[in-house]
Amino acid sequence: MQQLNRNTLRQLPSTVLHNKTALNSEIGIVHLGPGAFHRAHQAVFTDNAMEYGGNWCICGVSMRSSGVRDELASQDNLYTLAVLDENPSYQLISAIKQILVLSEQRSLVMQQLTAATTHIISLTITEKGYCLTSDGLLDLAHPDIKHDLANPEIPCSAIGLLVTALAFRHQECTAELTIISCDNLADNGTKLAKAIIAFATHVDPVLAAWIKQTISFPNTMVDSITPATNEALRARVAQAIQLQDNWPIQREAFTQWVIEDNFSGPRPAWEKVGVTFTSDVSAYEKAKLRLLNGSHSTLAYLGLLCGKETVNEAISHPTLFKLIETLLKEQVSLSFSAPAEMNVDQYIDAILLRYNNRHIRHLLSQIAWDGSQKLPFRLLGSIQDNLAQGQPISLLCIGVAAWLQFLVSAAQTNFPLVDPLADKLIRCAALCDGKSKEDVTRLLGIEQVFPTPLVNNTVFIDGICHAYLGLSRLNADNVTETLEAFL
Ligand code: CS2
Repeated sequence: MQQLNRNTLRQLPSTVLHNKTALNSEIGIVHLGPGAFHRAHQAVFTDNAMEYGGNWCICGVSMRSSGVRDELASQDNLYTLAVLDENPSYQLISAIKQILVLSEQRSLVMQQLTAATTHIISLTITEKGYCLTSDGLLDLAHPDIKHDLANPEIPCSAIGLLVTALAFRHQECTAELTIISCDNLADNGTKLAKAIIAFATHVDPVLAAWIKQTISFPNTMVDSITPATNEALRARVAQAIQLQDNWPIQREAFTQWVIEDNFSGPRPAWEKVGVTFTSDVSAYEKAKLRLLNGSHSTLAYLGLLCGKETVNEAISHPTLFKLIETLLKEQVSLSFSAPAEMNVDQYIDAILLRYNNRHIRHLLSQIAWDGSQKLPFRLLGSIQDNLAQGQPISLLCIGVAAWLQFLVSAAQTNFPLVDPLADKLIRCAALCDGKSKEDVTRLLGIEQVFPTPLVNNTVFIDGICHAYLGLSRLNADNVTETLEAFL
């Protein structure tokens, strides 16, 4: 089978959607972290928006790994988006024009970041890429930040890289710039701005003041379930497009992007292709992070303890479904004020239907990655807010306790934990037997994850102990009895 690239494009079957405008447009966006989520989400909105004009092609920058660049090189950075739902559809995306790897192509990366034609820098670097403390501020003790403050000309963190690029733009280039965080952090733009300004203050306070005044960091909410690419997807896409695509991407049909209307300079016509612009994103962000991501993580850790492999398998178990639905409707939804136009019950029902999508295999083990970085935004914030308002937290504690049990089981089985704090977590979990209150005290002592006021709260401690001890018995054969006891 022939390889997908610019020369073979004309052989694409007419059933494959393709906006050709992007093929002849120039780069206007640099994106840090061109992984699956970016390629299924922002790149698709941008590809569609280029129909309305503008040079908004994307230069993707991987911080370390060369996989995406190398796989997409032979296909001119073109790739297929498979939208897998009741009626699957395929779209050829040509918005990505170039992919660079920072560790190998530093000067090219810098050229793109500082080009006068670059008006937007966007990021999907995951929670850990921001190098924040549990208070949401730049962690000056983080090894990458220490490295970058000592070696500003060869930064390895996104924060250090952006400050170096901004220093150059400050001196040389007056073009306006907006920096857009597209990661699942509450107040992602505000946190990014604070981290960058904190770093810049150490380098040059004048630069920090210029950044504060000149650069916009809109908050955003991003949503679309995007499981990792697997061989089944490659085969399916080859059949649909009749060409070989080394790295197609899959996602569900649902896709949402809400951006704070706060830009310095031009942007693509995203509003014409379904992006919502609003003056206040925080209500959307909280609703999504707490309802979707909070229940996703809970389902991931609980599902794995129950011997399930995918989201669809887990949510198909009636007791897991009931627990997640009750968690969302009776506890998470009390923790925040929803956007005025959102009907929370309908939003929850839609999430449960999305989990039920049998056309995608979304591995629970993928969602289980980086728990130490995700839980604070997904579950601990809801717990803190419910505690402050005297609202229930028992089911919220189950997600946290399931993570603790998952860590203990990982330590006992030598399971390779994917988490930036893996060593510390495994060391701590290895001292636990999974059955005692002492475990809870020990695990909640991980101060990078659990804020002090929370671990001093007896309602929280009691809730976690109750859930942790209850879950110690959980296995694939007793899911209903064990979990019914919590309902
Ligand atoms: C998931 C998210 O992997 C995870 O942790 O919870 O990637 C989730 O699928 C997206 O945020 C959905 O928008």
